[in-house]
Amino acid sequence: KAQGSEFQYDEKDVILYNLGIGAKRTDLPFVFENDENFQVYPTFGVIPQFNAVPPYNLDDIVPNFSPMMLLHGEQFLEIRKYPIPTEAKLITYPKLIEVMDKGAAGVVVQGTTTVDANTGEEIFYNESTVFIRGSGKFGGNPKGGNRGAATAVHKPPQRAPDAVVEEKTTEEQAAIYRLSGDRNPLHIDPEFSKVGGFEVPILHGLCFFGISGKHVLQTYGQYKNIKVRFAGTVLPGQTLQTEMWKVGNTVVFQTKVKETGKLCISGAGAELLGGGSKL
Ligand code: HDC
Repeated sequence: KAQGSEFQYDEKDVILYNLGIGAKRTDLPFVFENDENFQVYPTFGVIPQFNAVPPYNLDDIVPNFSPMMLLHGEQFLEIRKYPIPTEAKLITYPKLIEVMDKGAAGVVVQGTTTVDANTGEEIFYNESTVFIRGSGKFGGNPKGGNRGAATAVHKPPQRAPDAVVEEKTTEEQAAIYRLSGDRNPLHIDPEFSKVGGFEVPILHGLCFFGISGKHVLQTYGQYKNIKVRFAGTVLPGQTLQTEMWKVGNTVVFQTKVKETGKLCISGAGAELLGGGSKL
């Protein structure tokens, strides 16, 4: 079993994360530690995994590995316990789930379980898929397994969305978001991003995942899990439009970049908590 990595956080980390996914100064429960409803957005559950040290190197798993060619492909997050603490000491255990050979790319899925360091209770479970351009053709299986909600692809209904939330990101969005744990230079260093094929450093997938997840929360309330595919890149400053459909107990959604009309999140879904209560 892989060794666990500690992640300790407090109200300052909570506020920084909330600001990183666009909380406004007027969103007091998200930016003011003395608010009686002080809380962290549930997508914070993806953050502790950044401290985890996987028991493998991507270099050893796919050929021709380059960190500049790595993109976040998909994300599944399950919140195993509500309410999410606003300060805690957690331990995250990483494991390799699967590797796919897409020809032009290698795809690697990592799973992480995050538990409370004191009680051992499970708080978050994540599956993170990375898409590594130029690292395929190693004779691997092109298709992944079926792990239920973690691998589900949600198809939006034909009808117009039941709700749409629009939000402009700021030019500084990635510069702030990175302080929550993902220091990948792709999001801040123009020379690094240029080698990766981008003129301007691109926004973290998990930042626009967080923003879309916030739109789902605002509209339909808390969810027990959320799954997205990163279908296209977002530049800091662009405007996101999250289109949502309520299908049974699931919010099916997709997110578009308004300026280009292209999808940045596709096939996404969030399974609402029983009762679907609003905040
Ligand atoms: O979809 C394209 C794209 O550009 N997506 C956006 C990527 C992005 O912006 N991600 C976020 C920013 S990068 C980031 O945040 C990095 C972060 O700092 C580090 C990661 C942290 C992980 C956390 C760990 C702790 C692209 C380029 C991904 C794919 O487009 P194409 O090359 O055109 O692929 P396509 O021809 O459509 O499909 C080929 C096969 O690949 C599958 N696929 C497509 N998109 C995928 C994907 N698989 C996983 N994730 C995706 N996003 C397709 O299904 C297809 O396979 P098959 O033929 O078997 O169906």
